[in-house]
Amino acid sequence: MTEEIANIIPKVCAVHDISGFGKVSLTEVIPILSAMGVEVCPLPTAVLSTHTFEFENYTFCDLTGEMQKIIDHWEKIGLKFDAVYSGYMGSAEQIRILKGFMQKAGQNGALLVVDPVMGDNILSSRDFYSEKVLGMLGGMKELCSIADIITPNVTEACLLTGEKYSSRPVSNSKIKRYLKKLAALGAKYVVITSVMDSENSMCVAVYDGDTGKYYKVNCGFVNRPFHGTGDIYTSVLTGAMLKGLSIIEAANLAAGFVYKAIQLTIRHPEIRVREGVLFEPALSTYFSRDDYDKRYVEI
Ligand code: PXL
Repeated sequence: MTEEIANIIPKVCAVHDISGFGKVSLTEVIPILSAMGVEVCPLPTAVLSTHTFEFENYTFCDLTGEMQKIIDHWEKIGLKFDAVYSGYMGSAEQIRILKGFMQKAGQNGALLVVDPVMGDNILSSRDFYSEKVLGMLGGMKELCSIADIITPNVTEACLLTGEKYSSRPVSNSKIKRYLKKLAALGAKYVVITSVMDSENSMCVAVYDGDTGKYYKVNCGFVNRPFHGTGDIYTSVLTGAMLKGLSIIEAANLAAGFVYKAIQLTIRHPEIRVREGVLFEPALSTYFSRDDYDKRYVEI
């Protein structure tokens, strides 16, 4: 007989890798969502010694063979998720398994959040535009078609829409075109991260399918790359949605948290880019505030 396990606080299934060092994916998702009062059930896609940016000879243990077994066990014990949130995926097969799981969870009312992790603007890793990435693109598009929220960066937005990527600042009309094309894939809310909207300003672009409105959320600007901020951003966004915020308020809260982590990081120039950002000291204070700066404008 199926047991029922009640959700006293929101429960998120997080489908990401676990990289032991470097602060990406589950080592960010779990602490952040926990600090927001959300329970995380990890469905790990792979175990790596470090993430793949600027590290050599990292280990990679693929967990594709475990994923369906974990999902089946959870189903047997009657787990119900308020959200399923996916990030870095190891293979096209993992995406296929995830899609089936997400479809079922979505029918049971879960919020589906897909970060279609494939590459980065500033930090192009060696396998960017590789056969592996292009092999996953079709699957990522399918995930984007069933998701409620998608959070590509500009590079991923271009891969998903067939737009040509350029490192030049993106105009408001181009931002809206990207958002529209991404929304046409199927998601109700579209959030594009790390958008350079002038030579010295970075924003997040948001399309709210409830209202049909477009926004830019100001992220401030520090002229150097930061690694792992995409996973931090989408973790906060997911937690905020589960707390009942609107998409733009959630996007605003997430931008403020990443901004705070970057401010803490630049106080320590000895932290290398590949070590990620210093978000931990902000966990105990940031989410207990109720006076957040408004960083967004409608466009
Ligand atoms: O989402 C970033 C990320 C996640 N997982 C792994 C990565 C990266 C980015 O470098 O290498 C393994």
